[in-house]
Amino acid sequence: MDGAVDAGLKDWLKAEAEALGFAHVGFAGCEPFKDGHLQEWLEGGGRELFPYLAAPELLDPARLLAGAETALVGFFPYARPDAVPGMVPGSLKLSRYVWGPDYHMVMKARLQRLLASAKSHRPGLEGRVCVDTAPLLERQLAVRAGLGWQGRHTLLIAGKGGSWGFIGVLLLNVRLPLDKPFQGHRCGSCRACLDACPTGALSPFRLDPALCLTTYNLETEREPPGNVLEAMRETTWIAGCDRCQEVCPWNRTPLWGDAKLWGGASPLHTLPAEELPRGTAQWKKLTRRTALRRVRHRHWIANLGRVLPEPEK
Ligand code: B12
Ligand code: SF4
Ligand code: SF4
Repeated sequence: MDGAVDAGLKDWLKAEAEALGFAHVGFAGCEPFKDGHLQEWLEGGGRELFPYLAAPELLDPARLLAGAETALVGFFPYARPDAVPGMVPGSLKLSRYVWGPDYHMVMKARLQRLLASAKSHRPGLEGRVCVDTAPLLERQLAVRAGLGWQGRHTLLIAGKGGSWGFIGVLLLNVRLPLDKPFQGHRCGSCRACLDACPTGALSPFRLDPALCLTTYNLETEREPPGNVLEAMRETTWIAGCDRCQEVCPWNRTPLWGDAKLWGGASPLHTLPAEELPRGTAQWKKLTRRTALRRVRHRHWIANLGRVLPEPEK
């Protein structure tokens, strides 16, 4: 594939990606990122907790696809009006992004379909789909593609589209016209997310992964430090945490995800904690094809023990 600029392919890809549910789509170059504060993040706990996110791989998107030139970056909204964690008195809080079908599956399938279709039009085109799990700085790539900025909570805010959206990336071995990177930020003097975080994991534009609730209730089975454990119990976040996004003014009028795609609330979101099913088979049934299936049953049970008050003796 030569590196010729191809506006026709770009416009076609953008229109197709939008038709597949991506509310914002931009195109970024795949040149390596500058180190910035990455080392600091790795040494501050990132390396130990997420060993697959190692430098220098993380800094170079082209390591994921030979000859990668352009990244299509899409923002896939997932908020929906009926998904309000803790909306039923006595229920536990599961973050919005685990309420529906597993976004990895949904977005990967759609981007794979787009890639297959693009390849059939352009012999020689190669690509790679990345959604969350690849060692890729997806939010930085989204900023480079002009989709928005990383807020003080570190998440991508897609302007008026807010931050309730996943990022999906399609790396391509062809040079397409690039979008203008987003410059600066639009957080102003706001500090709402920093003040609302129950564990103090946030400082401006920086997250301490060793303190974020999500690290312990979803990503790792390690025992949380005392203050995180206390915060889990007080806030009842049992899977993920949305607090820093709930208070963000950019999320006041969110982009709603496709209602048909997300289905209804499951008993995990609505039952009082004491009535939640405990058995492995029920857990598997309730989490089938959802992002929660990535959490082991024994981790879920451990989380329940952490969140529920000690029984009175
Ligand atoms: C590891 C990971 C986590 C970890 C660590 C998060 C983190 N901020 O690093 C944990 C488990 C805590 C986590 C939590 C969540 N995650 Co997560 N996570 C990832 C993952 C896999 C990698 C993130 C990463 O690259 N971290 C590495 C560090 C280096 O990135 P960084 O924070 O941008 O670091 C920069 C800044 O901190 C800054 N910096 C560092 N130090 C300093 C110091 C100063 C002074 C300054 C100015 C700056 C600065 O420089 C660093 C390098 O550029 C991505 C998917 C992907 N492959 O990108 C999803 C991803 C970021 N997660 C996502 C989501 C949805 C979440 C949660 C909302 C889930 C939930 N509801 O519970 C929470 C939100 C927590 C939060 N406020 O960020 C989405 C975010 C979508 C969006 N709109 O941005 C992603 C993109 C997945 C996806 N494909 O959609 N996540
Ligand atoms: S997800 Fe929760 S614990 Fe993690 S930084 Fe945001 S508010 Fe803090
Ligand atoms: S809550 Fe305020 S500081 Fe935090 S990301 Fe949103 S606008 Fe920025």
